[in-house]
Amino acid sequence: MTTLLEPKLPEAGLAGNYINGAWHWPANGQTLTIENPSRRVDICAVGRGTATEVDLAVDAARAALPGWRAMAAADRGKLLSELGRRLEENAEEVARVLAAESGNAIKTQSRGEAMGAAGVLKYYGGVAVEQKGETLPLGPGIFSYSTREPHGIVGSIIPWNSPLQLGAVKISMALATGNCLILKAAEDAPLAILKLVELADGLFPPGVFNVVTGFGEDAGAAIANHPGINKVSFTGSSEVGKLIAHSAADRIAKVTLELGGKSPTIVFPDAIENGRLETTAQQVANAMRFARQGQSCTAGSRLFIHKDIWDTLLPKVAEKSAALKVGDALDPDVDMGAVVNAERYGEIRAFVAEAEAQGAEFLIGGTPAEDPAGFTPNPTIITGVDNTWRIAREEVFGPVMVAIPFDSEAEVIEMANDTHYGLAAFIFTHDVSRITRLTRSIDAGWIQVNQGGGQIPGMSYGGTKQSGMGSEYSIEGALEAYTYRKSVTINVEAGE
Ligand code: TXE
Repeated sequence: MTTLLEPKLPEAGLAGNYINGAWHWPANGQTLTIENPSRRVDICAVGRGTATEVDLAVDAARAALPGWRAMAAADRGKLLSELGRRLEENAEEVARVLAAESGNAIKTQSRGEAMGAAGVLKYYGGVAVEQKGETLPLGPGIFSYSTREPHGIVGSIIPWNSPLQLGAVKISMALATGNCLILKAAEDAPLAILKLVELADGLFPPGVFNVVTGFGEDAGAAIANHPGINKVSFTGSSEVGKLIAHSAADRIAKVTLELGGKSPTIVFPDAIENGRLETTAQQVANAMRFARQGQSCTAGSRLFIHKDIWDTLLPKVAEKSAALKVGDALDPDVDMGAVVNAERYGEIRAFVAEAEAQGAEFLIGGTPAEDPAGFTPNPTIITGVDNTWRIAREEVFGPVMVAIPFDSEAEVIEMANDTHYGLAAFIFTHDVSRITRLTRSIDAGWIQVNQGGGQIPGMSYGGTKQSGMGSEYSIEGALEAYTYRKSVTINVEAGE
C-alpha cells in the first residue's frame, strides 16, 4: 500500500491575516475551516478576516508606501528574488500543504506549482529594474521625460485553483513596481499562501505586503469597494469579475481581470503524420489540464478534430487521459487529485448529467458519483454534443472535454470563436501558412501551437472578450497595469 504524504499544519489553527508585518487574529474571533477535498476531512482553521482587517491592512500599506516606492527598484527586486529562493528551498513542504488544501496532485501539479511560483518571484526580482521611462527630444530649451509611477495601494483577490502561482504573480507585479499590497487568499485554499507569508516574514518593510484570509462577499468585496485601494487585480469567475469592474468604476480604480475560458483545441490531419500520433494525443490531453482536474482557466475543453483523423486521434486522446491515476492528491503515485469542494463537484456533476440527459455519449468517464469518499471525478470525454448545449458553451471547470468533428478551416474558426470567452487556444498542425492564418483569426490572449504547456514568466498572459483585461506574467504587463506614466516638462534656462 502507498504511504500518503502529510502536510505540517498547526493544530491551534492559523491567524491567517498578516498585517503590518505581524500575524493578526481577526477582531471578530471567527474562523474559516479548510477541508482536504481528496479525503473530505477538515484540516485547519484560519482566522476569518472581514472589512475590519482590510481597513487595517490599507492603513498599514498607506503608511509603508512612501518608503517602499522610494526604494531603488533593484533593491525591491532583490527582496522578491530572495523570497523566490526561500520558496524553492522549502518547495516540498509548501507543495504538501498545497496538495492537501487544493486537491491538486503532489506528483504532477503541486510540486510544479511551488517551483513555478518561485520562478515567477525570481523573474520579477530580476526585471524590477526595467521600470523605465521615456524622453522627448524637444530642443535645447526644454527637457521632457516620463517616469512609471506605482498606482499606490493594490488589492489582489485570488482563487483556489492555482493559489500559490497566482499569489506569486500578484505579489511580484505589485511589489516590483513599487506598490504596497493587500492580498486576499481564497477561502478554500489559503494555506500555501500563508506558508509563503511565513517565508516572507521579516523580509519586506512592515505594511508593504499584507494578507487577508476571508470570504469573497465580505473581505473580497471590502477590497473591491475600498476608497483607499487604487488598483484591484482579480483572478476568478466572470460573474465576480463583473461585480469588481462595477465597484472599481465608481471611483475610477484601475482594474486587471483574469477570468474564465472555454478554450478550443484544434487538430488538423498533418498533426498526426510522421509518427506524431502519440505526442499529439498526449499534448491534447495536457492542454485539457486533466491532471489538474480541468480546473484551469486555460483548459482546452473544446476539442475540434478534423473528420479525417477523428477515428484515429480521438481514441488515442482517450487512452492517454484514461491512463491518469485518479485519487488522493497526497498519494505520491496519483496523477490527478480532487476538485476543490462539494459545491464545485456538484456543479460538474450537474453539467455532465445534463449532457447525458440530452443524449451525449461518453468515450471515457461519465456522470460523477453522487456522494463520493473524495471529490475525485474521472477524466471524461463527451461526443455527440451540439455546439449550442451548455456543456459545449459554459466553463465546466472540471475534467470534462467535449469533442466535435470539423470539415474545413473556415468552419472550425467559426466554431472556435463562437463563445464569449477569449483566453487561450491550442492549434495542432505543422503547416506554417495555416498556423499564421489561424493564430490571426482565433480570438484568444494566448495561443499555443503543437503543445499544451503552462504559463511562462516573461510571456504576457491575459484574455480578450469576457475572459478579462490586462495581462500578467511579464514586466510589460506589470508596467501597463500597475503603474501610470507621469510626464515632466522642464523649461531649461539657457546657460552662460
Ligand atoms: O470563484 P469566485 P468560485 C470560475 C470557474 C469556477 C467558477 C466559480 O468557472 O467554476 O469560476 O468558482 C473571491 N467580491 N473560476 O465561485 O467566487 C473569492 O473569495 C470580491 C475561474 O470559487 O470568483 C475568491 O478569493 N471577491 C478562475 C475569488 O474571488 C469575491 C478561477 C474567486 O472566487 C467576491 C476560479 C466578491 N463579491 C474560478 N465573491 C480562473 N480564471 O482561473 C468571491 N470573491
